[in-house]
Amino acid sequence: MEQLLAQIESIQKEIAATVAKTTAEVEAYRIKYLGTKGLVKQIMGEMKNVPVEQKKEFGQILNAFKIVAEEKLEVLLAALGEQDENNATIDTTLPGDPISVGTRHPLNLVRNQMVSIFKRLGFAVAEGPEVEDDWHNFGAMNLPADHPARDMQDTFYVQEATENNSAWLLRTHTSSVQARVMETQKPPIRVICPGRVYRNETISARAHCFFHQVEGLYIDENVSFADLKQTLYFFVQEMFGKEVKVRFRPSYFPFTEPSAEMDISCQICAGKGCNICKHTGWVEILGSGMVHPNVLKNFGIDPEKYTGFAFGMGVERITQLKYQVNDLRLYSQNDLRFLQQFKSV
Ligand code: 2NM
Repeated sequence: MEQLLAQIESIQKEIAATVAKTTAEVEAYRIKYLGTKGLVKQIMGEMKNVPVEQKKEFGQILNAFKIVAEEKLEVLLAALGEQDENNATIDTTLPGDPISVGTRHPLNLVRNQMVSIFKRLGFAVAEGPEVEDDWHNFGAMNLPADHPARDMQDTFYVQEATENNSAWLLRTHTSSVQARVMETQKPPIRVICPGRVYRNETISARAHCFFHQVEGLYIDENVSFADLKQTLYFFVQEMFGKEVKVRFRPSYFPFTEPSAEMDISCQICAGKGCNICKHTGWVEILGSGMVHPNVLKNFGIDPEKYTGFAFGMGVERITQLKYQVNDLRLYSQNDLRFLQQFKSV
């Protein structure tokens, strides 16, 4: 008995002094003391040699001994949790590793700016599918069947027209989204449609097979060309600053009549003359006009009661003027040296 008690005491001292820094060391502790052939089990086995009248007292001592061994294991395991995979203790007071965030794409930055300016004028934002049918992209927009834009040379067809089905194509402008708005909403309508569009172009510094547009549409009673001009003038002043000059030139689009293109004073050379403005001091940034009565009629909107203006511009061009990006290919090459320049914008 005396001998057994002394043995328990000595093992308990050993347990108290045990340090285990790694998972392997903790496991070694568990096996040595609490395993099936461990010291706790061995001592428990001595129970059979204890005289009957001492069994109760000794049982209590053994139980306490077992609990001490088990609690130590808990403590060792808990301490492991505060270590990293190299078994180094974690200093929770150190500053954290900064989470590195990406940068917004310049086209998205500019698109967001454009959208927020028009939102302030009360325009809603509409989006639609990139794969369109012939009606929403061309037919509804008053493009005659033989219009060159419908040619395979210019438009990517997903599926050619058959006897019973219209053609499927990649939208060539976001006017198709405005068609869907006019289809489902009644005037007054005031929307802008940002999105990617596709045209069958050979890729170069100045052309790409996809690019991004923001198109606008405003239909109500008494909407005039003066409203169109003032809206677009407000837009460029917000986008490029109050110093910007504008000029309108007559133009032609099948979906608007009359139509006009708008130029702004060159933002690169301030009108002095450079490559971007081809030494004219002016750069074209958008097409616009009063919505053609045929387009309104296509959606059951009475052209005698309602008038509207529409415009379309390229996000790439606006971005070029704001950030002097002179090669369209940079926008889609994902070169971090280019993209990271827009970090704090
Ligand atoms: C442009 C130029 C002029 C335009 C017209 C319409 C709609 F839906 F009202 F017919 N949407 N967008 C439009 C007008 C687009 O892009 C250069």
